[in-house]
Amino acid sequence: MQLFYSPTSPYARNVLLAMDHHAMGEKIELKTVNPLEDPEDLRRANPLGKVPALVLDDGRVLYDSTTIIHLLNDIGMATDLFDSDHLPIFEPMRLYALANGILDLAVAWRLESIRPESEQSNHWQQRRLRGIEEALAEMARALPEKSTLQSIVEISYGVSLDYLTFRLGFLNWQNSYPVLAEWVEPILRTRPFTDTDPRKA
Ligand SMILES: N[C@@H](CCC(=O)N[C@@H](CS)C(=O)NCC(=O)O)C(=O)O
Repeated sequence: MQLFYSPTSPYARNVLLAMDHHAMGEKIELKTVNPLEDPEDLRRANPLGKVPALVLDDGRVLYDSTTIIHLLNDIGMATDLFDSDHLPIFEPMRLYALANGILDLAVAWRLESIRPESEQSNHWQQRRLRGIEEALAEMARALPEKSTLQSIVEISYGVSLDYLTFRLGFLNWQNSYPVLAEWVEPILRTRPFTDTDPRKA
């Protein structure tokens, strides 16, 4: 199998962390692409032109990141990342959607911020930042009990918070939500996180 990915894509990072959980590193070859350069092979694989996209051994392609993580849960040997014995049913999905929703807003903010200033919409940028702030407050209320990589919740919380530090550092979310900062610090020091640090790209 081959994974189209970009080392700075937080969605791809969620997949890399799921691959690590299921020890699938040997079975999936990584193909680095920059989706913003519209590479032909990526567009052929994924009509949306986005990473991550996983090419299966029989040529079929799976996207997006959530679909790929479900496949890894299906074929992997480790625990299903959406299962949780310490959270009620559907709660891991909601919290993953919350963390991924922050990514959607933050990635949209970032892409708009690198457009010519005259083309940027202050209204939409502010709206995105407001959504991020309110979702962070909910994350702080719904904090997983332990700072260990047990499920998709800890993975996606870590990826999203680190993406905010990486690309929207001016938010200084650590000052507004010290409880989140304290919780995520040991997560970001784990090997799967340091191995996939986008700053190394
Ligand atoms: N919902 C998708 C989002 C993927 C996504 O937006 N990837 C970005 C990189 S972070 C991308 O490829 N963008 C290229 C584009 O928007 O043209 C997923 O979960 O995989």
